[in-house]
Amino acid sequence: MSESRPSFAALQKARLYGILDLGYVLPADVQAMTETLCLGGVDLLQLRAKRLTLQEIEKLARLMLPITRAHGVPLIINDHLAIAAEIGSEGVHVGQDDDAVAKARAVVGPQVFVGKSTHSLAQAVAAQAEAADYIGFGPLYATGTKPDYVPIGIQDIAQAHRQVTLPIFCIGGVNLPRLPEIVQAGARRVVVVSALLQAADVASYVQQIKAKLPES
Ligand code: TZP
Ligand code: MG
Repeated sequence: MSESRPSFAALQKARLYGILDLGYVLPADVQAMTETLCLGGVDLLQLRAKRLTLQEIEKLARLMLPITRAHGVPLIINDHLAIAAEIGSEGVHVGQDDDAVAKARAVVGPQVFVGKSTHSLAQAVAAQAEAADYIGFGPLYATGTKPDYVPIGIQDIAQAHRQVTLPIFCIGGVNLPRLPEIVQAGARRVVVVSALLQAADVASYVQQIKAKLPES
């Protein structure tokens, strides 16, 4: 059923998930960065803003949405179900300490996909049982974007793909030099944050990552 909805179909095909994290991008640069990431070819884009007010986040999300829509890129709101529902984003993302998937779905409705962060094989399996639409799996490596989390390494990626049929986006310290070993470990899809946002040429970095990921 879900595959008949355009944004769910885009999720199934997605290989590179970008996060526009306001820890790396000034609010004034959000539109330009959204355009650049989309032109480069991200398949999904999340808005993540840990230190902004709800009003500021909603304002930025509303600025991003016409750009992502013009490129056919689903926009995912991190943490804030009410903002996702209010602006009509294609997706929402919750962490282990956020609202449950069922609560998220109840707020955003059946047209919106719900992703969940997982930090172990057990959490990945549990997220599938909880009926998430996709999972993030990591952090694979230590990362300044999520400094309090212990990296889980790459050794469980293959097993996660055997046990979980949902789209699995490997996350945390993913960058171009590490991509071969991450793909070799079984990853098919990745999330990249700081390496993308801090690249000298963001669009080119997007293209280079996509070129190194397996075809969907
Ligand atoms: N969840 C697990 S690791 C992470 C999140 C949001 C941050 C990934 O950022 P980066 O900069 O690509 O390591
Ligand atoms: Mg969260």
